[in-house]
Order: sequence, then C-alpha cells, then structure tokens
Amino acid sequence: MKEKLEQLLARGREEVNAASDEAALQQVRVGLLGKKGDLTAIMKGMGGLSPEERPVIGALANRVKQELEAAIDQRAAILRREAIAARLESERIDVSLPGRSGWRGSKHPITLVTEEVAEIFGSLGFGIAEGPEIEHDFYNFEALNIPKDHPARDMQDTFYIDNDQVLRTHTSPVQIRTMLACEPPVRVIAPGTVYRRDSDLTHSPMFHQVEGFLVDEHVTFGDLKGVLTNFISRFFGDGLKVRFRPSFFPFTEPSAEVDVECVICRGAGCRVCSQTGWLEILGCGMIDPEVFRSVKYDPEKYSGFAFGMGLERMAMLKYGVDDLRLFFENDVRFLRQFA
Ligand code: 2NL
Repeated sequence: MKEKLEQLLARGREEVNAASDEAALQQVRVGLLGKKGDLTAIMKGMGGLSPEERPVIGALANRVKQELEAAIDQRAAILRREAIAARLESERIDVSLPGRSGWRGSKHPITLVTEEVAEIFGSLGFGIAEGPEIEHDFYNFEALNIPKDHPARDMQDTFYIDNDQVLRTHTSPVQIRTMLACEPPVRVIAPGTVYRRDSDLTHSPMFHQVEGFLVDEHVTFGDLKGVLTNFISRFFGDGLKVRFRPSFFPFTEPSAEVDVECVICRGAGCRVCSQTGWLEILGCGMIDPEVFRSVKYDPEKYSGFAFGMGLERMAMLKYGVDDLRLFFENDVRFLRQFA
C-alpha cells in the first residue's frame, strides 16, 4: 500500500500540473480524491493491514491527501491568474481611441433662410409678426382687394375649411391684422407656413413665405427699391444685378416683380434660369389705397410698400438645391448638409 500511495502522489502531481484549465483540474481532483476516486480505492485495502502497519499507512494516506490538495490549490491559483490575464488581454480597450461622436440635429434649410431673412430685415428696423394658419375670408382675401370672382379665390387654389374660413394662401392676412392693430409708422415682416391646392414636382400644398410691409407718411417706390435691393445684396451676396419689372397684384399699385442676376450662371444663361440669365425672386408694390381703406388707414395721409417671397425658392437658389421635394422628405442625408 505504501508504494501505491507514493505512486498515487507522484502520478497525481503530474495530472494536476497537466490540467490546462479550471474544469480539467476539477475532474483531476474528483479522479484522485473523490468518493469514487483513486485514494478511496486504495484505502479500501486498509482492512487487510496489521495493527502496526495501519497507523503508518493511515498517516501516509493523510499526507498524500494533503499534498495533493495543496498541489491542486496551487494549480487552481495559477489557472485562475492565467484565465484573468487571458480575459484582460482579449477584452483590452484602447482608451486613447477617439470616441464615436453621435449625431447632432441641425436646422432645416427653410429655418435657416427664414432666420437670415428675419435678421436682415431686423437690421433695417422691421419687426416680426405672426398669425393663425386658419384665416377668415376677410383677412385672406377681402381686405386685400381680392374680389369674389378673382382666380386666386378659385377652389383650385384654396383649401376651404368652411364657407368663410380658409387655410391662408399667403401671410398677407398677418399684415392686415397688424395694420388693424397698429397705427403708422409700422414696418414688419410676416414669415410662415401657407397652403395652396397645388401638388406636383415644383409645387407643394404646404410651403413657406415671408411677406413684409412698411407704412408711413411720404413712403415712395424709391424706398421700396432701396430696401429690397439692400436685402437682395445681403442675402445672395454683393454685386448681383437686380431689376424691377412691372407686374400686377390686386393689393399693390403699382406692382413689380424683382429679378436677380442668375446666381448659378451669373447671367450667362443656364438650365436654372431657363437661359434668361435672370431669376424671379419676389413680388412687391405700393400698397393699394383699397387695402388702406379696409384697415382704416387714411390713403391721403399714408403710403407704403409691401413684398412677398417664397422661401423654398430662396433656399433652392441660395443652396443650389434642384428638387423642391427634398425640403419636405426630411431625409437626414439631405438635412445633415446644412449642419
Ligand atoms: C409674391 C408676391 C406680394 C404683397 C405680397 C401685400 C400685403 C398687404 C398689402 C399689400 Cl397686407 N401687399 N403683400 C405685395 C406684393 C407682392 O407677394 O410673389 N409672393 C410670393
């Protein structure tokens, strides 16, 4: 038995040191020291020993058991350390790597253009006015000298809520409300969302406008030209030619449309300006005395000018966008370019 025990100790040590991970070591332990293990099997022979041999073999068996246990614990500690080291190595992170930055939202190009227009007119002394998007027929049409049989009132163009309420087709009603609330001198712009029954490649049923007006004593068409020319050169950049072309609106007399030298081809002629070298960007005129009468301003005492522009068009020209629908799709690949 003594020999068997010594062999067990030697073989056991080899097995323990050969165990390559914690699970294998546990199996070795069970095989050597478990209830059905090698040591137990040897100890079954204790009964056949003489009374003198028994305590000697018993003490040896205890020593073998303790030494194997010590070897197992030692091996376990080594394997544990190795496992931790391997895990640290495999899960290593480079804390010096730059972080992956998240997305920051950005302003919609229509917002950017609205803010820039407001900033320029703000510096010229214009305030900002806002009003409801559902309007009475009076503010949207009647007060603006748009008679009942005028084409702009046609069912084709206007979203009717009921017989006398509409989705505003322009922001002029905000200016009517402003004139009704304030005595001259007054100068404001009215940016906002407007609606028309029109939907194709170049028309959205909901779009954006800025209108503006100024009323005081002795306001002339020269004042109109000065203000709008200053605005255009600041918005599109200095040095572009500007021209005023006679036109017609029911709410202004005289009326004009303003063209700017094509910002794409600088007047040479291209697809964007239909080879004319000019881009139409706004409409304007001297406020019609009929409008003054609707808001109880004395047309003998006061004069004023008004203007209106579509913001999608301004944004397309300023940023070189060639498809109106991009403004309404909210595709982040488009919007991110304005960050
Ligand atoms: C355009 C033309 C224009 C106005 C808007 C206006 C408002 C009042 C009185 C008189 Cl309350 N006029 N607004 C005047 C001329 C032109 O807009 O092409 N808009 C996109």
